Amino acid sequence: MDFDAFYAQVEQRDNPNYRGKPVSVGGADNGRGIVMTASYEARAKGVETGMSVYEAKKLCPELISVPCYGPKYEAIVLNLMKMLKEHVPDESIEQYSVDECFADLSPVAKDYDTAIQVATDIKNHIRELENLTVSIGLSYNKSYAKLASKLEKPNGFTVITQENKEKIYKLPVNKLWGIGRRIQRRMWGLNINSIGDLANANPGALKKEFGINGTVFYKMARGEDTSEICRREKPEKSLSHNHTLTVPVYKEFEVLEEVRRMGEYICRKLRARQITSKMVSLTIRFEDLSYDSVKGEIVKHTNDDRVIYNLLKQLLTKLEQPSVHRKARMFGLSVWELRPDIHRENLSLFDEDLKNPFYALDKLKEKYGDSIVRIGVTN
Ligand code: DCP
Ligand code: MG
Ligand code: MG
Repeated sequence: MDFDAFYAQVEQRDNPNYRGKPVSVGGADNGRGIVMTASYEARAKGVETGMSVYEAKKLCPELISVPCYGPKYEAIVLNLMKMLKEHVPDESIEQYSVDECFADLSPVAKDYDTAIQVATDIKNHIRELENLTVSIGLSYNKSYAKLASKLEKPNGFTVITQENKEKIYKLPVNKLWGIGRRIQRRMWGLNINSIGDLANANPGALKKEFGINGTVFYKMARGEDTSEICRREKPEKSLSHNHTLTVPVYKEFEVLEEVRRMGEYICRKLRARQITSKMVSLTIRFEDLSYDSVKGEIVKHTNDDRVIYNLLKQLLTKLEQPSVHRKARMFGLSVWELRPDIHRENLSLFDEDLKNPFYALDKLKEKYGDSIVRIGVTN
């Protein structure tokens, strides 16, 4: 499963003026920066990931270029992963990239009809929950499923069974997972153009040309990929989050705002895992790529936005300060010494701390977006 034009789709969802229009995410509207992704309307005009916004605007003058805000997209994926667990067991889910995941449906579906129903439910659920579209590829092995997810984008749903795999066979060989430009060229040398050519090639010749990978490519092409869902084995020892700014900052209030946002985001990540942390490190990277880093200890384990923000404010004063000549380009935040959040549910009667209902607030954010509610702080 893969989101369609992920960042761009989110921005179109959140700003009705962008809907149905060519939108790109990444860089600023002044033409600087790189297109990280583009809406399908912009793609129709030739705008592609990786080109400069300047180049993109030449192809499509009416392009709306919006900056990227990572935490927003990450929060959506976090929600999605949680929601998926309502449909498939936890251990059957693999997040593969920012906007892609695999789910092994075999524990909940014994035949294609049931699998199609489950996948359709998931697709509809994402629509209800986030008002976003994904494209789904459903198949009997991972590499075919991944490929299938791209075939009918956007809002696609493609099923590849043992019976209709000629849909896959007619695709160019570089569509296969792990086959890039260079390998594709060497495949051409062997007269292999399509995935079908590869599936019907001589396995000995492939092994001679590519070594053990030759056998892997051959099996993948034939739908004989037997790899399973990869699970994160160990519980995490730390969590971190970096944010690179489209527009570097140096004014104190801007820096505080950025740091506060990062703190809120990491706290939300902690709460999503129902854990707390005791150690924090803050990194600042400047426009000249130099950086400075500082760590600090929290009095007691927490995932409270305000406690982390207060510590971050102190830590900031220990760092090299940005200035108009040397602006801050990126902030990084890590937390470690993690442990379960035992006080999550029971608000102790004799606890002196004021407890904010963070878990309830997170639910609001999940439903209405990050900016629906924020805890007030004094700077
Ligand atoms: N991304 C990025 N830099 C890249 C490629 C992608 O920052 N070089 C980001 C922006 C994308 C997101 O990752 O929105 C997901 O990447 P995809 O390759 O899945 O592309 P999209 O979801 O944008 O489009 P598609 O509909 O083709 O999946
Ligand atoms: Mg995508
Ligand atoms: Mg993707």
